[in-house]
Amino acid sequence: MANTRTVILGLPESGKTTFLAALWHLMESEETDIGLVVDRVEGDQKYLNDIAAKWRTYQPVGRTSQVGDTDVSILVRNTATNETGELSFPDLAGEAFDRQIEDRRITPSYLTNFDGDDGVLLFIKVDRVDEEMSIAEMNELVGAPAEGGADKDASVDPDEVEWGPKLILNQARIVQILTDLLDRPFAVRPRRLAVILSAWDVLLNPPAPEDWLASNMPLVHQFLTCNRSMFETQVYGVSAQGLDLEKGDVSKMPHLTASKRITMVGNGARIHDLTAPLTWLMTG
Ligand SMILES: Nc1nc2c(ncn2[C@@H]2O[C@H](COP(=O)(O)OP(=O)(O)OP(=O)(O)O)[C@@H](O)[C@H]2O)c(=O)[nH]1
Ligand SMILES: [Mg+2]
Repeated sequence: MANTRTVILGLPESGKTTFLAALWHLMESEETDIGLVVDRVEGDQKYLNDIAAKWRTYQPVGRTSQVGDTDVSILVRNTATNETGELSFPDLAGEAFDRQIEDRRITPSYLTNFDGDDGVLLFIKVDRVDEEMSIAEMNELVGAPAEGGADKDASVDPDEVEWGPKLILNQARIVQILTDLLDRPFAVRPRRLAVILSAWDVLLNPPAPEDWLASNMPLVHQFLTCNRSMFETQVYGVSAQGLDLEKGDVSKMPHLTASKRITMVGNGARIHDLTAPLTWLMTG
């Protein structure tokens, strides 16, 4: 496993930084059995320590756009095989992905991340599902056009918002980000893709993660099914935080060891082991 560069993708506020904070706590505290542990620490770990300290005390980690993007690098050891490797990834502000979609612009360093990457972690927050209407539902709402042509009486709503790229739905954004990887200037080759369905704790009756994706993000699911040869995909349901900090009541959280707040579901992962998708990407 040597050096493993993982690229983290995810729209704004999709749970990227919270995942890293919880991951760093898990790795450093050694409170529970996980697949990867810290072997050696190199470079400035202040960023990781800061976000993990917030995570432990139920404070939001803050928007990455406020503090700036950070390159994170952790030297790890696989507890099953004893192999060592360097796990490195950039924690980018979600706005970078908005620019990719809305302005079709990326930074040179974003592009370089995909030259030597060993896999992609894609974050999707389960409480941010597009509220889309089918054509039938839309017709019911606005009145279907009259047979044989446009309805002459239909008046245009003066407050109607003109369409712009800002209105692109989340599903379409995610599919565009993945589609971009299948063409130049990106290095085009098959990749492993771990889909992290974050804030899994907000679901009352969570289904299997892949089923959630198929029902709630059918476009993304269909895209991944059709592009199996380019994206070898695993879907995980993850609660890095354990609860919603705005609506949840921290005082009602059972007094668990911090690591036990974490839940990881799917592909045979151990229940608190956030490293499961990373181990899978690293051994690809
Ligand atoms: N309920 C719940 N909320 C979560 C979880 N993880 C993150 N959140 C919330 O989701 C929001 C965004 O989390 P971040 O980790 O900052 O997301 P991000 O993708 O780094 O966001 P940007 O840096 O702005 O791109 C915050 O309000 C978090 O509190 C989780 O496991 N459960
Ligand atoms: Mg962030």
